[in-house]
Amino acid sequence: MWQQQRVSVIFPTYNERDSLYAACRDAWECGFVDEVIVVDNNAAPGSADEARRGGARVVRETVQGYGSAIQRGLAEATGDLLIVSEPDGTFSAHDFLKLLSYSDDFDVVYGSRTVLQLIWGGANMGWFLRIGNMAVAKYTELLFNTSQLSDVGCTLRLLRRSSYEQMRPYFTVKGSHFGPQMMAMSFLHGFRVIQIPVNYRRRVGESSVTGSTTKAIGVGLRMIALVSGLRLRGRRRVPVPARHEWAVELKGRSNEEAAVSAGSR
Ligand SMILES: Nc1nc2c(ncn2[C@@H]2O[C@H](COP(=O)(O)OP(=O)(O)O)[C@@H](O)[C@H]2O)c(=O)[nH]1
Ligand SMILES: [Mg+2]
Repeated sequence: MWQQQRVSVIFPTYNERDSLYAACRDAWECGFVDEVIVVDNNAAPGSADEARRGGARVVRETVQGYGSAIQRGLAEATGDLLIVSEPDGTFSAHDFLKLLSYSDDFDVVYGSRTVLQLIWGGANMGWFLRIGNMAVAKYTELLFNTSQLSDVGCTLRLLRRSSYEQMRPYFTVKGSHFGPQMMAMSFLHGFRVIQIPVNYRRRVGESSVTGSTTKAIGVGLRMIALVSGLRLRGRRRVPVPARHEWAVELKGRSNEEAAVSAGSR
């Protein structure tokens, strides 16, 4: 619990069997976590057992992809504050505390892995990846005229449940460029958003997204195309939820909030 709010941690997993148990234990040991959810995205054999051994609830998502795994985890979580992380040893629950303390004043708190002093030896954040991330982040910041950004690919982030529920119908990206879709949506919704430095450590095992430069460039270009398109279209032409979902969504909020949201669709 954090300030009377339940805290959920979501770990998508694909190829992290050897670090899953430690990541789950680390999350519990931070002392504020009420629920750990591991999303088994057709993960390496034995991963689900390791997650359960670490005290996590395991859910299966068969649609392959970083985005679809995280969306499934968010949908399963029951907490008021939702922390998304990775169980590959790169992130530390020590930084959950930073996210939680900023959540007192912000709706969405993003981590940034590009602050030199917090990049550990052996972490997969060489100059090319770092400058690339920072460049796409600055481009996004200018496009949306928002708070300072220095990273677009950091999984570690916190969402208030209310912000998540409002953005949820707009999440469509199943693949590795889901992170910036959430970022753009949080700006388009006018949430209070901040990005803070987090530790970034050496990964246990091989990275399957940004491990190769060619793949990283591909993901970066998709991210640029995605945020540019969202800036041009705003929220108007992104898929709108079915009417009955709207009704449920609007019912839970004050009339004023609902009117603002409905008017802007
Ligand atoms: N590559 C990949 N990662 C996935 C998939 N589904 C979930 N993930 C998760 O996405 C996260 C990022 O993957 P990772 O290989 O660590 O890439 P990196 O963080 O860019 O080095 C990990 O927590 C994976 O478990 C998938 O289908 N492919
Ligand atoms: Mg990783």
